[in-house]
Amino acid sequence: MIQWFPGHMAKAIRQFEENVHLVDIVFELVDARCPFSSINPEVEKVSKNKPRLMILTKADLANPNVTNQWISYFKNKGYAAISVDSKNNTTGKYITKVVKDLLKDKIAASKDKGLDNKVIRAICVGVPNVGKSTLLNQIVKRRAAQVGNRAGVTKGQQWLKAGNELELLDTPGILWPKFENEEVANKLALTGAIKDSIYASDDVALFALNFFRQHNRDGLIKRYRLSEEDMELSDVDLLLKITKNVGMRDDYERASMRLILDSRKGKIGPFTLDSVDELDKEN
Ligand SMILES: Nc1nc2c(ncn2[C@@H]2O[C@H](COP(=O)(O)OP(=O)(O)OP(=O)(O)O)[C@@H](O)[C@H]2O)c(=O)[nH]1
Ligand SMILES: [Mg+2]
Repeated sequence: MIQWFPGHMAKAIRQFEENVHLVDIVFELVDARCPFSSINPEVEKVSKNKPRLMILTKADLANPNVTNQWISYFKNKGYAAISVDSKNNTTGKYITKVVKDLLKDKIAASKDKGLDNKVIRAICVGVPNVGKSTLLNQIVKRRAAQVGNRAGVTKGQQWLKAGNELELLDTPGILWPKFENEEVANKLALTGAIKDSIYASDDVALFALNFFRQHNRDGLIKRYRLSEEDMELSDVDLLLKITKNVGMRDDYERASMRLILDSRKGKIGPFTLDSVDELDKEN
């Protein structure tokens, strides 16, 4: 079982609470591969009545049809919601435009008061590794914030400036307290929101295999040179087969990590772990 909520996560929520009144808008980042599982319910509570923009990141790694379904889902709930690929250099400009549009009344009101250049302030929050710093770097058009492909890169809050019109507050990733749902934990681990050292890679790999054989069957077969017969094996036996096929003999833990990293790099194909239909069925 994954150990949740180290002390610095509590501190991050507290810091968010302390700073939210300084900003005009909250960027709430969720991972497009698991938009529902990566929502932090604390953010809504703490943001109170600040405008919020839900941003589904890493859309390039997610199933585009399901991403569209999630965007519709969030819009129906009254959120402003968009999806982005922060590797794309046009993303910064796009976000700036969306934000100005969302805040147009506020900007017009400050113009009426004779303030020609209202500085828009935003705070960016989300689970670790969701792409907060990468997105903000795109908006400010330089590598102002450190980024890295592991959970927990940003350690403290940092203001970034984009010209004289935007000020952006980057924050450390937040995982929320009392999260006991094993499936959610597996999804967050597979997509990289949880430090790799604190979960069992074979558990997460088995979860991934079970998902991919249903949803990315061809990608799985191709990546690991599997046969139709192999696809009849149990998840555990399939993992052992993959371990052999990638030349790792019986080191299935190392093979598990390979499978996890391959899926994060998109080598098995785009995928989305959370389904809108399933959520609708539950409610
Ligand atoms: N493919 C893809 N990769 C992305 C995208 N956005 C971010 N990344 C990658 O995801 C990894 C994490 O990005 P960061 O910006 O450091 O994430 P963060 O949310 O700031 O993470 P913490 O500071 O650890 O909470 C990096 O390797 C980025 O290159 C995206 O839209 N698409
Ligand atoms: Mg960061």
